[in-house]
Amino acid sequence: MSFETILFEKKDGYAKITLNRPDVLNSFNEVMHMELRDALKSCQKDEEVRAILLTAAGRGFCAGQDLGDRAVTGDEGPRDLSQTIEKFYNPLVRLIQSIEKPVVCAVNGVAAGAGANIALACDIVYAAQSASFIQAFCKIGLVPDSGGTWSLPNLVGMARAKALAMLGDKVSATQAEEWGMIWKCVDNDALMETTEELCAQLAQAPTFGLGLIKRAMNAAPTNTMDQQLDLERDLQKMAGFSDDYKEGVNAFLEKRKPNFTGK
Ligand code: T3D
Repeated sequence: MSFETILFEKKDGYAKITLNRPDVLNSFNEVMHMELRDALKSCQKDEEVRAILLTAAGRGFCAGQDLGDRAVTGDEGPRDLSQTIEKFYNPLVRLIQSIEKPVVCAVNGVAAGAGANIALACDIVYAAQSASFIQAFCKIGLVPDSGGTWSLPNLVGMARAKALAMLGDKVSATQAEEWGMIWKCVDNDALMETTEELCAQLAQAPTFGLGLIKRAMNAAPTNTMDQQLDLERDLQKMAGFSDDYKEGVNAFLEKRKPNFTGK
């Protein structure tokens, strides 16, 4: 697949998607939205892809919406921003959440506005030491989108979520790790190697089971304990019928390394 605004490669059982508009800190224009969506959908369908790595080129991860496309001149009426949310940002976050394969995010630099919340929508988030997260929306009179008002309180608690959203303060990668906003902060030089090794490792894992784990975790914040117990029962039934469960148990009993096929 060849694209104008992203790079896409498949290797060692996973796909790597690199946002590639570094001059504008990889902020989103419509082409990048469409290309990222197409790349993610192809990963969703492709059985050879058992994990996805999302990262970006240059010194930033993503600065959210390309504000160059949002200049408000005297002649034009105000733009209805709900249209781009409905057409691009919401489907993107829903797609990341609905792909039943691990989506790893390697945040290589500043992640601002929708860029921050798209990173937080991924399953396992690593950030380089020099990266940061900024809920930049309030600085231009907007509301956090791309799931930020849902994921932030869930990740860091309401007190921090409200202050971050209303003040737009920069959160360093170290702080993000301490607060549980992300999984790990690593040295800048180690980010790509660490996340690529992780994705190669995930590509050997029981993908079907990992997809069910993702489904259960994503359902948890809006379920009661009772509903979650029922969901776990139903998902365990599905997992128990998988080839990988059979292989996992046999490998354990035979004291050998399992060979998971992802099915
Ligand atoms: O509109 C809708 O459809 C609704 C959806 C909205 C979703 C959103 O994401 S709204 C929030 C939009 N994003 C922002 O408000 C963030 C804007 N950017 C910044 O605040 C800063 O750039 C950063 C804090 C992210 C980084 O600061 P810094 O000092 O490291 O870099 P910089 O110098 O500001 O930016 C470097 C270049 O990238 C610069 O271009 P230049 O001067 O070198 O030619 C800058 O203009 C460009 N850039 C950065 N962010 C954006 C951008 N260009 C267009 N759009 C951007 N969002």
